[in-house]
Amino acid sequence: MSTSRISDIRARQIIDCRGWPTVQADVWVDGRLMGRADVPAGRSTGSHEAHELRDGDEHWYRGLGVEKAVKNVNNDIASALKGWDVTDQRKIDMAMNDLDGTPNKSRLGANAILGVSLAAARAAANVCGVPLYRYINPACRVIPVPLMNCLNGGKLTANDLEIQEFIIMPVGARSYKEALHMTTEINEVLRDLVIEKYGILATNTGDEGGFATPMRGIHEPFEFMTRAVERAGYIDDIVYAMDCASTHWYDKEKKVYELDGKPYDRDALIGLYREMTEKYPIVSMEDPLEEEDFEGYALLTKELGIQIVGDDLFVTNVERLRQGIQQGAANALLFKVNQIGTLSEALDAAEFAYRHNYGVQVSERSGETEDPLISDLVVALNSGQIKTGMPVRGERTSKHNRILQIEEELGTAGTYAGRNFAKPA
Ligand code: 2PG
Ligand code: MG
Repeated sequence: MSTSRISDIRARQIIDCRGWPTVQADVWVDGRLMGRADVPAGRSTGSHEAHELRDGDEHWYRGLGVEKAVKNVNNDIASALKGWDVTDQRKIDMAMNDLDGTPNKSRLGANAILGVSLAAARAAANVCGVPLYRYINPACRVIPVPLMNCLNGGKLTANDLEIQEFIIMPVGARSYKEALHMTTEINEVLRDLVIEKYGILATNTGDEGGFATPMRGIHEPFEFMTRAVERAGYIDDIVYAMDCASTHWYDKEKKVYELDGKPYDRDALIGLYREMTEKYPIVSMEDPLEEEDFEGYALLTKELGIQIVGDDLFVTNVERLRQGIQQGAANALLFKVNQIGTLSEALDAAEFAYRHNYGVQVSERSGETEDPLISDLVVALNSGQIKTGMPVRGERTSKHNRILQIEEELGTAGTYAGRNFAKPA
């Protein structure tokens, strides 16, 4: 007779898209069904994220190895969870947290814990004989709008752009299939424009597949994107977004933002953003201010009247989000499972956001593998929006291709979020 008891848990060190080690975990049920998941990793990380355990041995992947985290899965976590019901996700996640015993998962490693948490969810979906998105939420029906960061800067490149991601959003498409076609065409035109001005070398890409050009400041990327969108014939279908990742170009000592060689205090920066939203159809801004400035976020959210997404600000953490909601800081949560380290806690953060009328944007990390797990999550959450990079590298195409499959599986039961991306449900 088949059961849903965990019979074994195994992890190994694998490689992500940067060539950095990460954890892959397998959760076995009944010795025959298995769920497997890979753990993503950030480069422009928030300082309040859960702890990613790295070996620190400079002779093994320059200190970035994850053999300790792998050992923690194979020993501590595996012995604690064998025999447990795999469908009891929350119990499993909380047991791992208890076993870890630290507030930020620094003993076992958030990468160890998350690998098992996600693999358990996949195993449970397999036990139930349904796809992961449906296992998490049988009432899922929203196909997300992709946020395509076609020009990369910040920590994702070696160029001079402070702002990390300049993004096009195909809200006028009628399906994900059409959205992907539109953005791919625009990207081809953008490539031509970049070559015309900067030569072929400028079409090298950053960590998330967007061009890493020698552009500067904040205006030039928007000028290029607008020309590309116009020339491709989609001006009525595209709106823009940014991930400013501003914590990473904020000078804490001087208390100024350094953008294109000029210092901006908070008010001046908000003024610049306002000018940009008046000039371009920008509908969403992530991390426009540094990660501790809740008060500034509240001012800016009121002032701009568009979607303001907290990434480094909230780190998918209910407590940080609670503070934001109390102060009116931002109005959407960036959802990254590895920032908090278990599926249950990440889903709690999304739930908490929804309950307080905040949106949820599901996001990749800049370090990904070919595992498309977030594509199932974005549909399960009915979130309406996913940021997962340009479809020009395997670790990004896997996510887009998975959403195409899900769109086909849902058929007429699914709806592309389109212009309702911020509050589709
Ligand atoms: C971000 C991301 C993903 P990283 O800042 O939103 O786009 O980058 O994973 O390096 O934090
Ligand atoms: Mg970000």
